[in-house]
Amino acid sequence: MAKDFTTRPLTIGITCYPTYGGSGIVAAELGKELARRGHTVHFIAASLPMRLTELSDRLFFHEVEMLEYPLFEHLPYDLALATQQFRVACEYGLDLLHVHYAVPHAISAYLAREMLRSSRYLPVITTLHGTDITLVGRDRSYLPITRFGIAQSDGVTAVSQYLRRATCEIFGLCDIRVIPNFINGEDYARRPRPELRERFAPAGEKILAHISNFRPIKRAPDCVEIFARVVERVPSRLLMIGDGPDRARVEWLVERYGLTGHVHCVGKQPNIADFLSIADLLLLPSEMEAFGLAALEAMACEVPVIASRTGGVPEVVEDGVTGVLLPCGDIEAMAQAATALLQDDERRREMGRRARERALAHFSSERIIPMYEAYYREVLARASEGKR
Ligand code: GMT
Repeated sequence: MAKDFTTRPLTIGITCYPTYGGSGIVAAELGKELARRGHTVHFIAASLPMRLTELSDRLFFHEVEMLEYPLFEHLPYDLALATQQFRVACEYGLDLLHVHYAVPHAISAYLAREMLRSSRYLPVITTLHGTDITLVGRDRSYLPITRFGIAQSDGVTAVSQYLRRATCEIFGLCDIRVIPNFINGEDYARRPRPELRERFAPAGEKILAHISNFRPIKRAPDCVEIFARVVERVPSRLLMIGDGPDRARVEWLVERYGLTGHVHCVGKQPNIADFLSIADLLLLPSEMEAFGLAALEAMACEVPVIASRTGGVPEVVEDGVTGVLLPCGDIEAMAQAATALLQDDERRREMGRRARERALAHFSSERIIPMYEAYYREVLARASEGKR
């Protein structure tokens, strides 16, 4: 490894889950931002990450190919990934591997590093996103291997102070750099498209939005419960953006409450900013959020957030200033807060303005990406001195 890594552009391998999920979105956006800043990024993943719409001479994608064989009841993704990480590192001279979501990515990266070790040392950085620690990682069957993967990483980052504390408590591993999630203020800005608004809501009606992967932890059905109370007092519509296991329950509740036509389940959408730009409020009633990327995206588009006071959400949404935080599951209180905000245009718009201000001041890509660059160079310097 050349030692001029303190200033020269880096060649970085990024691994993430490519599917609909916060960690894959953050990884893809990070790769794009790094490429814009002159680094070369090689994505190594099972398929093209959802937000990685364009590749370039600084942005590459390498698919993890898995051999199907009757003996393999479950395809060994982690081993195929380690092999591909090793191959890409050799062929393209990666300076480091940055993996998102500890399980099993940190373990695969560890294997790739060990496979390469006889020729050179390839530092591994793991970014913790949330359920890799709070759900998957703390499960007894995964705890020892998750702990091992994190401990073996040359650098570890977490997306919030909350997640750093949780990792420290659960795993006893506390040497973790907090680098919050970020937003590109150009891509995420309020640019309302009247024709899109008209598709979902008649003139004069308000729009509430929810974005998630509809996993039980997101409590998407709570949004319908909340909306059923709001719509009694405020003419409005609910946009449910995303897809996942709880979608059927959401649709069943919509029917049960007689809200068909008032609630639109629009599925996965590539242009989230378009939908946020026509929304008046975002509902995020999750049981747990290590960060709450959807809240940040909404804030950047001047949409106040009504969310559960959980995990890292209070680090993103300032209660009473950029949104309202309430106990998880308190549907009545969330409905009341939403109704009050929808009935007070001036207060809601002011909250929206403050939300964008906060998103840009604390979480803009201009502020956060240099933190990753500095951390990469710090880890590379440590590794070159033989200190892990
Ligand atoms: O739960 C999800 O939506 C997916 C999950 C992931 O890792 O793919 O999201 C986690 O990472 C996001 C990006 O850092 C955070 O914004 C989410 O808060 C976090 N989800 C949870 O902690 C439940």
